[in-house]
Amino acid sequence: MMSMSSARVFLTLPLWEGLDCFVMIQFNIPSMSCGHCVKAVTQAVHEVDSQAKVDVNLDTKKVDVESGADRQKIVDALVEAGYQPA
Ligand SMILES: [Cu+2]
Repeated sequence: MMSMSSARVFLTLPLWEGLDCFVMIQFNIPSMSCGHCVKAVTQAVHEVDSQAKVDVNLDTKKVDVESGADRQKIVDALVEAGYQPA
């Protein structure tokens, strides 16, 4: 609890506005095949981090996520949505 509230204060400090603390996280999700999958995957990531940038490439089955969220949390959300990263 304590670490969560201090993290929030940290992130809302004006000093940090404009600083890019997001990281690129790449996933390979072979089970994606159509626009519905793209939507479902994007939505799953956004449930973890509504600010995340999600870029899905159906040809390569790769998902690029730009987010400050924990990678494992995104993996969990993807698995829950039915998209197991390889
Ligand atoms: Cu699909």
